[in-house]
Amino acid sequence: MEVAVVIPTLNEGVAVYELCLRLQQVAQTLGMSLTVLFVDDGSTDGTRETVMGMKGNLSRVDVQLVEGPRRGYAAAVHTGMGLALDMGAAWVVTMDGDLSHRPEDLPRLLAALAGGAHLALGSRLVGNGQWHTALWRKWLTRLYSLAVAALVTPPTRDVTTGYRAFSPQAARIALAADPLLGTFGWLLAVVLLVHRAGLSAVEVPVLYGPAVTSSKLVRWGRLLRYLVDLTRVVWLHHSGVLYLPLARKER
Ligand SMILES: Nc1nc2c(ncn2[C@@H]2O[C@H](COP(=O)(O)OP(=O)(O)OP(=O)(O)O)[C@@H](O)[C@H]2O)c(=O)[nH]1
Ligand SMILES: [Mg+2]
Repeated sequence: MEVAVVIPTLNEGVAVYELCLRLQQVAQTLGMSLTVLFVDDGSTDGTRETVMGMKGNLSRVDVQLVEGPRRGYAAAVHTGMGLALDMGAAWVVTMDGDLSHRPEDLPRLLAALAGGAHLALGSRLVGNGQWHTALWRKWLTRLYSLAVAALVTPPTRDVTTGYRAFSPQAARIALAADPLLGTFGWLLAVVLLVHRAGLSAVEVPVLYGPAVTSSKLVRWGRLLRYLVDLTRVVWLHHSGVLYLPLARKER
């Protein structure tokens, strides 16, 4: 398998068909095959049925559905990444299933890996990166990024998008991040772990959104969620506890 694309879905029925067609187009343009792992743990809107309907019906895109009990975004991505590694993926991509992450940006993320990076982060805050979302969310994300930079000086500006491409080495390290850190905590912990392991991470500008479905991650209290997740990861980072799983692996 060349590239595995992990897509967590919760009620993305109106998006997944178009998403797969556009991924197919990208795969054809790149002349490579993609295994697309939809990790769905609770959709009730026909998402799973649509995904299953595409299985075996696309060229260069092998669609797979992974189901399980409802455990949230981070656990779904974590599960999908583990499966992708077990399947022998050369590169592992994670992206949202609501079309806010555009398949057309995938070649640039993969090009960064081909250029030697271990982690390519889709970023709205560098170069010509852009996003279509409410102004308050843009500023909240910018403030969060500034807080992260001040508290843990990560090598990256946009640590809240889940549109990422990993080398197998980086993906294995990312699996040391505990999904219980919460969505934003987990996304940040992955970046910190990869950085700490000395693997290169680069930010690649992406054009973000608009999503065709409303947010399931945070319906209210995004600021509170940022604060709770950030506090937890900053504490673990400064006390070194975040890196214990890596230390255990190194032994
Ligand atoms: N399997 C699974 N997927 C989820 C869950 N919560 C969210 N997702 C998926 O994770 C992706 C991101 O969730 P969104 O609801 O789009 O998050 P958001 O608040 O819009 O966040 P941004 O897209 O970063 O702005 C989407 O594909 C969702 O369907 C969950 O509990 N389980
Ligand atoms: Mg979204």
